[in-house]
Amino acid sequence: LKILVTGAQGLLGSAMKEIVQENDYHFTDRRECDLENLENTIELFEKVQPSIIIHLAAKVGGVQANSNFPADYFERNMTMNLNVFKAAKIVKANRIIAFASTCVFPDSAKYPLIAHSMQDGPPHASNYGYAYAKRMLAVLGESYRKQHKIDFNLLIPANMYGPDENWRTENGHVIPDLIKKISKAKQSGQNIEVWGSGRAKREFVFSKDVARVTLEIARNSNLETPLIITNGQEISIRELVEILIELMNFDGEVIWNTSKPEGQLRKPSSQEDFKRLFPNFEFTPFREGLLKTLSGFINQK
Ligand code: GFB
Repeated sequence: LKILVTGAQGLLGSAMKEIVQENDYHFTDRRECDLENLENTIELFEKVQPSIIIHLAAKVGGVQANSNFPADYFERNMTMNLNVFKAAKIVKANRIIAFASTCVFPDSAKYPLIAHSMQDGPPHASNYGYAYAKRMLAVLGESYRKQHKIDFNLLIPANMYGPDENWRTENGHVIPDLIKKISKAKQSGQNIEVWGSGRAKREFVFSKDVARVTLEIARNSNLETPLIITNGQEISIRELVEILIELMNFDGEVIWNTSKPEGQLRKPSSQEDFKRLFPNFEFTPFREGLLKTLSGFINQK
């Protein structure tokens, strides 16, 4: 039983690599295969012959990057996803486990978000390209499940963070962006600029927690419906800034720049399905996750 994991260099891929003991896992990343190139993708799948594909590779970014480049986010994610499914069909894979995120849900959904409301309305404008590519991933999965008998599990984490962020990217997600801003401001004695009013709220899930859930699902449970993965704890960006300032001993000023994009005000999601499947799962406490993320930043490769 060979399991192919794409996106192995990413936030979640790196977390999975650290906890996988089994030797039937093949971790791949863009150094080995350009998933935007169909021939490369088929070549890799024919070499590995996976029966399960855990498809983590995606073009991701924070609210600013998503607002600026909707075409890139839609096109590059669509291309990768189509190639992965075509190659999976060629090698007759049994199952594909793929990922969306709670930012792909309708902007005006009922709260807390539940998995099957994902297509019930347009996503927040800032996520247009990424959200529709991820929604089309769900359509790809369901249609392949029906026609080509390839099982499909869609996992939908809330905002993920962790030590294996791509620390070099401009306009990443809020936690790595703020850690870099505070670190720079500490050295230069300047203030930090935070986007928005601070009122926006997010649920932050630690990458290693999502990795543990993913491996459990790959091993034991072929999900019938998409599964939201969240610790159900909303925190405001203002609270996040306060915790990071404390953990990083920053004593400068915080400037709130409300002309910068704030994205959705909040996107609380339901833990109901998750708790039914994983009644005893312990999520990493937020401060502990942040401390591990900080050491990832300090020791970045
Ligand atoms: O992490 P973030 O970019 O993603 O922004 P989203 C979260 C919140 O943090 C927003 C605020 O309200 C931002 O305005 N924020 C404050 C900052 N300062 C900063 C900063 O310096 N950098 C960033 N990036 N944010 C993402 C989607 O939306 O959700 C992705 O864009 C992805 O596609 C992810 O799906 C889960 O939560 O707003």
